[in-house]
Amino acid sequence: MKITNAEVIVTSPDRNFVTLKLTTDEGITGLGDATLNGRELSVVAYLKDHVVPLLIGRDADKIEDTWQFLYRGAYWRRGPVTMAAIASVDMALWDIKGKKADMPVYQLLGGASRDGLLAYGHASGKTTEELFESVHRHLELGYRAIRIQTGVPGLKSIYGIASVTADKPEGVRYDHEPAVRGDLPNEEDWDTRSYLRHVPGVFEAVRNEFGPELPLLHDAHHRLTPMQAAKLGKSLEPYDLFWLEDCTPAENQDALRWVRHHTTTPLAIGEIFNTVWDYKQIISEQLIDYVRSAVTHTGGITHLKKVLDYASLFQIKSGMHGPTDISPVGMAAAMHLGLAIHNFGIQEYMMHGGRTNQVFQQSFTWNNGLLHPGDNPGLGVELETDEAGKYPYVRAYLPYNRLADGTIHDW
Ligand code: GCO
Ligand code: MG
Repeated sequence: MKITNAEVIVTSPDRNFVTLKLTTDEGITGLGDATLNGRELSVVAYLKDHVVPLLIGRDADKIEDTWQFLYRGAYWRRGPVTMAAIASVDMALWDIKGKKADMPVYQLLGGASRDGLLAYGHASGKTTEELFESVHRHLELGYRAIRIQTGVPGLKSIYGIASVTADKPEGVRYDHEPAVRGDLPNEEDWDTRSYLRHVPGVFEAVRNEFGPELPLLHDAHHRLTPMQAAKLGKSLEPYDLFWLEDCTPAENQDALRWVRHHTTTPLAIGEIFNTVWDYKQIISEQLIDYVRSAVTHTGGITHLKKVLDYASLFQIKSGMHGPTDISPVGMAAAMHLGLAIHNFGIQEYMMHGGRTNQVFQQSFTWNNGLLHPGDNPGLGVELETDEAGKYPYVRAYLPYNRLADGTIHDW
C-alpha cells in the first residue's frame, strides 16, 4: 500500500490547527496533528517543503521505518518543529493501519488495559469564590480530577489564563490561549514571592470546600528556581496534590534533583520535551512521577510509546499534555496510547469549542470523568474539509511575562 497524496491543512475554527492528511493507493486516508501553538506555520513549511515530497510513493505499512527515515534521514534531529512534523506522519500512518485492519489503534497497540482514562480539566478564578464556582462547574461537567490555577494578589491577570472568543461550554475557561488573535503577544506580569505566599492558602481553601478525595493538580509553568520549587512542593504537601507540574524551567534536568530531595509532592514534567533524550536523566534518576509529553510534540505514537515504556521501568506514569492547542487528532492519538499502555496515569482534557468539533468529527466518549477513544477503525477522527475551509489561519501568539522592574520572565 503506497502513499499517493499528502496534504497539509491549516484551519482556525476556535484556534489554529495543522493537520496532515495522507491518502493511499487503496483509498485509505489517515490524519496526523502537527499543531505547534504560536509557531504553526514553521511546521507547515517543514512538512510541505521537506517531508511531503519524501512521502509520495512510500509504503504506508512501514511505520517504524518511516519514523527512522524522517528522524535520522534529516541529519538535524529533535526540536519541536521537526518532532511535530514527524508526529503527524506517524499518527496518520497508525490511523491508516487501523483502518486497513478494521481496528481502533489501541487494539494494534496491545488492546485496552483499562475501561477508560481518568482526565483532568482546568478550574481557575481570580478570587477564591470564582475559583470555587469554576471547580463546581467542572464537577458538573463530569470531571473527577481538577487542576487549580488562581489569581495572585497584585498581578493583573489570572496566572496563565487569557480570555478567548472560542465557542466553548459555559464556565469552561481556556488557559494559555492567545487573548487577541491576529495581534502581537500579550504582556503579562509576574511576582514569584507573592505567588509562593498565596498558593498554599488557595489549596487549603479548596481542600476545606471539596474534601480530601478529589485529585487536585497545579501547574507552576516553568516559573520557579529549584529552591522556590522545593519550598512550594513542601508547602503543598498537606493538600495531597496529584502533581505539581513544570515547577522549574524543564531544560535544566539537574534542578529536579534539588526539588525532589525536599518534597514528596509528585512532580510532572515534559510538555515542551520532544524526545526520549530530554527525559533520560529525569527518568533514570526517578526525578519525576509523570511524563507530560503530547503525542503531537514527541514524534507521534511510535516515539512516545518508547518514552512511556522506558518510564514504566521506574514506576513513572503518563500524564499526556492535552490543552486545546492539541487538535482532536492529537487528542485521539493520546487516548489510544493511554488506553493501551500499562503505566497510564491521567490525561489532560480541556474540551474543544463547538466550531472545532464541527471541523473534526470524533468518536471519543466522555462518561463519568473517563475518556475513551471509541471503537471506530483507526484514530476515530475525520476532518470535514468544507468546514475546515471556512476558517483560515489567524496569526496568534502565546503571552509573555515581565517582572515589576521590566525583566522578561518565563511564562
Ligand atoms: C498545560 C499547559 C498549556 C500550555 C500550552 C502552550 O496545559 O499544562 O501548560 O496550557 O501553556 O499548551 O501552548
Ligand atoms: Mg502545563
